Amino acid sequence: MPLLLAVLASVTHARGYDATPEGRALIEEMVTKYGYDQGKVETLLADATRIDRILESISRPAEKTLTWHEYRKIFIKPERVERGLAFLKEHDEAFARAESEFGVPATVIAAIIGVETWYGNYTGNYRVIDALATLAFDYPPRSRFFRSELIQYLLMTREQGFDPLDVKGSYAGAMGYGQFISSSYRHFAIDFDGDSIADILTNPVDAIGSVANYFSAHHWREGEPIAEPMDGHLPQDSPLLTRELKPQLTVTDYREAGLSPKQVSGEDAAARAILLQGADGPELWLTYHNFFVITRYNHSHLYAMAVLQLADELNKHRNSDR
Ligand SMILES: [Ca+2]
Repeated sequence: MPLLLAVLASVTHARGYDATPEGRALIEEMVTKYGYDQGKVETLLADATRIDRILESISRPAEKTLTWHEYRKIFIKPERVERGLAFLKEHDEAFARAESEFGVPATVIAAIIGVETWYGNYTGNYRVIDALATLAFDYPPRSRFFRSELIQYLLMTREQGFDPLDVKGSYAGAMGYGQFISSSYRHFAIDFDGDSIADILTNPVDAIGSVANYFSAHHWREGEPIAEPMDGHLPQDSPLLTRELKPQLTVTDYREAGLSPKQVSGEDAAARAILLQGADGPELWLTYHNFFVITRYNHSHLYAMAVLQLADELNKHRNSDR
């Protein structure tokens, strides 16, 4: 072979993740630990492509912290409510079944899918194999996590019979209507329409069941309140404004401080007060166990509040339609 061609061939070869030491180690693990065919994993990793845009997205400095007022404007929009009502109607049977099997309100499930992907309209355009390989092998700060997700992804696609080179998702490898990462997919995605495939990528019925199952597995309590606005006032530095997402205090603690929660009856119910910067100034809310459960989906109280308020809007309009 002429020298130039030989050099080109070796460069091309060296670019595949199948040829890197980290890639070789992963191939070996898939073969010895999970019984994968070596040639098959090699082909997959050879095809996986490093995407520089993904590295830019993940290492971009955290966006400026949004106030509740700014955050709310993004998610609580008439179009998102309207589309959500249509989504609820279209999949009425699946929502009713999810509510009765898992005890999670249809409007909360719909709000999650609405906030995550506009009801399945924007589920991500990166090949998941590219996203996870790029982050596992070329992003040292989180390589352990993404390497593990890459393994979970290969296992998940084998279990569900998906082509690992086909599935698309976010730059961080989140997939489908509810944006599950691979490990969540394996743990919480379910088949909800009876065809034996848990397909939250293209099947809204499976997605609805899977989001409900996720909440149920994270101890959603049926019929309990999520959060309610409070009339009173707490100073910014009040010890009653606890930092952890998980409630550290009880309703009694807040009553003693002069707040009057109406949605809870049990005095020892766990609660956490939060102060939000609303359009018309500070808003004080008392949040409960189920609000914390929503933060298990995305570790942010603004996220949970957006889901709650979108669900409330859906409830309001849904009831007026009936
Ligand atoms: Ca299915």
